[in-house]
Amino acid sequence: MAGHRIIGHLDMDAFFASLEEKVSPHFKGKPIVVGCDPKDGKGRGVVSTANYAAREYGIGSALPISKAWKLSELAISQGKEGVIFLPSNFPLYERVSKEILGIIRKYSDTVEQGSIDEFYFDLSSCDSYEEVEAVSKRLKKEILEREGVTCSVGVGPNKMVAKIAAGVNKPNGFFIVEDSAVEDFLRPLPIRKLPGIGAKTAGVLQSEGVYIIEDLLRFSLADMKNMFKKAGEDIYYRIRGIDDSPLVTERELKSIGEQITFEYDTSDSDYVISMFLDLCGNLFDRLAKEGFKSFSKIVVTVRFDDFKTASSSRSIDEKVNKTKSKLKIEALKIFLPYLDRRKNHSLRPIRLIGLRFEKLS
Ligand code: TTP
Ligand code: MG
Repeated sequence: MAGHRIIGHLDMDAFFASLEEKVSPHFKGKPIVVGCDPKDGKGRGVVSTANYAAREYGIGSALPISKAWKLSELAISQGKEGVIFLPSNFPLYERVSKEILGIIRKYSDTVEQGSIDEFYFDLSSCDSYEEVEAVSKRLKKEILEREGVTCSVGVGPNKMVAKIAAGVNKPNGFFIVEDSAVEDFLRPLPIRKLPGIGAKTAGVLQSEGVYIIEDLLRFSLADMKNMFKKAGEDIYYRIRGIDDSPLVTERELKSIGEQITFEYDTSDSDYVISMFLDLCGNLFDRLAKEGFKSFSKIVVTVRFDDFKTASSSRSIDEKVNKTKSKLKIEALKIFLPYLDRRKNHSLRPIRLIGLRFEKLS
């Protein structure tokens, strides 16, 4: 199959929740949600992920945790099992993620980590789709045996098709889209399935009567450019299965961040500043624990009571991040304008603060 690229995409099933289920076997088969503390329905913040049993109740990533709590109470009132709510345990997820990367590297010499639970890998050296299938199934089996959790694998001629294919038979799925089948595979998909079409683009398109990729095929390259500029051009090629983007190897987790949603939206500067400094201290400690020596960018995020979200970043000197106190001062300089009119014109109360260190080394 010389000349053709064959790309695999592997995505772990209900990743955080599956790992929690695996480390606590007595949770097996029960609905599990990983995320913020629901506090008997008064909790703020969101669901990170739900296992497939909890998804039956309508719970999924990014749902407010208070809604997840209500759905669990509803299930209990119907005689079903209540949801087990768990906090996240990132060191565990990151360790397993690294181990999975190591396993995939035994099956492919070119692997790109896309996120904590998804990976692209090159299978172009396989002689046939039968071989691609055999390799993928051995890989899935080894991950299950060594890590005790399942994943889904998709295969296609490029990254985009492989990623969509991985979602086709989730969980524990496997799906190949052969070169000749790409257009038929893409045509009936809802436009939102296409990476690069977010809520906003989809809204514009739907108002034009475009719901599936087939509807989009009638627009010329010029139409697409007119509507969405460069992004439109990308979409034009992608829906025709054309995506040459290469695998970016050795990309590791190059940033760490945390955020806090307050119990109540607040304008109490003393409180907000002390929480911000805690966040900063925690992150500094995590940096050392995860073996990073320095970083060169700080990003601060603030969400106000009306959910409007702003962020600012600053590049910082290598020397600054050697001590916690110097670092806190730098981070505060970025943060303080959100507490007065410089970056908070109508002095809105604050709902959430977040801090991220980027460009770790
Ligand atoms: P996903 O792969 O999107 O979700 P998943 O692995 O839980 O479930 P699926 O079987 O559908 O792949 O994300 C991987 C992990 O990233 C997920 O387990 C938790 C985390 N995550 C969040 O914390 N918040 C989010 O909004 C999403 C989408 C994921
Ligand atoms: Mg996943």
